[in-house]
Amino acid sequence: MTPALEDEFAREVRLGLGGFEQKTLPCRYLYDEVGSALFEAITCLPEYGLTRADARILCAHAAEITGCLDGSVVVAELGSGSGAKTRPVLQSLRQRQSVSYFPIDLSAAALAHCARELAPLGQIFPIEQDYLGGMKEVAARRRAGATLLVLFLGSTVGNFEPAAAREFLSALRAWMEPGDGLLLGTDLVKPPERLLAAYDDAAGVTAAFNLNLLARINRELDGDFNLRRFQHQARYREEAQRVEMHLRSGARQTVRIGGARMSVEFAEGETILTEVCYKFCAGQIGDMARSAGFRLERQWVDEDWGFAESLLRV
Ligand code: AVI
Repeated sequence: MTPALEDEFAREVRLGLGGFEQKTLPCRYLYDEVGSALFEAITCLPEYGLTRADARILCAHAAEITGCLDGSVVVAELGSGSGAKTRPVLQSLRQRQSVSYFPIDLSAAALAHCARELAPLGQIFPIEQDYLGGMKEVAARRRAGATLLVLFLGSTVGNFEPAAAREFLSALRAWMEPGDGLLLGTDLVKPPERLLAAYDDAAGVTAAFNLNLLARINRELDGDFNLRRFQHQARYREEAQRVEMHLRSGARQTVRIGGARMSVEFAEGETILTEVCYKFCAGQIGDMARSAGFRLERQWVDEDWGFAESLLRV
């Protein structure tokens, strides 16, 4: 990490672990190189059907999705990763026009992989930025007269608090033009046992993904977390429609984090909230879209897992 980013990480750790209320850490810090590799593994787990459901809808309905948009279409994707799920969308567009695709991701390695894999389908313009920084660049570079289709897949919107999700979608919309489309993937509410298994798998991959956040603090901020004294915990809060990931302290302990100039006291059983994963009812997505300045045009649902892909229009 650059010194500026390291300072920001230290500041957020101090803020999240330094108060008297529920300790928290921002979920974006789960995704360093190790965390991103563990997340890739999560997407292959039998218990975590979300990514496969997302891909199934795109495979089955790519032609209908692109068919909803008139004229020449350019595609941008927020958090593209390797772009694997996007292939059917680009393939379907390619049958009627030349393809321009702007994958946006913070990981240079993922963008390079994506560009290599999808280059045969058209022109790829990788953007190594955060989501809104990337959208600003897309807005400046998009072909005049073309319709923009933005992909925000994988239910990443569920990792925002509801007010922050609306704010984020509004900010996204500000970089789009009338007629543009946003394809939004959202995981749907399902039985708690199924959700808990998805976020606490038998092989312990999600546990490793969560605990890696403490290992990252040790590596990057000179922390002395003993990972064996913390346990991964997934909780489902039905009234809030969200899964929460916690790290639970197995004992009373003090942890020193040199890079954040702090010592943190943990009571036995106290937790750090590391991620919220909101689940949606298909009908809620139209309301969220409207409050951010979009209208819901069409929705495709995977009934096997419970996942919706919604086409929102500016
Ligand atoms: C990236 N995001 C949509 C995942 C989710 O399901 O909320 C992150 C994740 N956390 C644990 N497993 C997967």
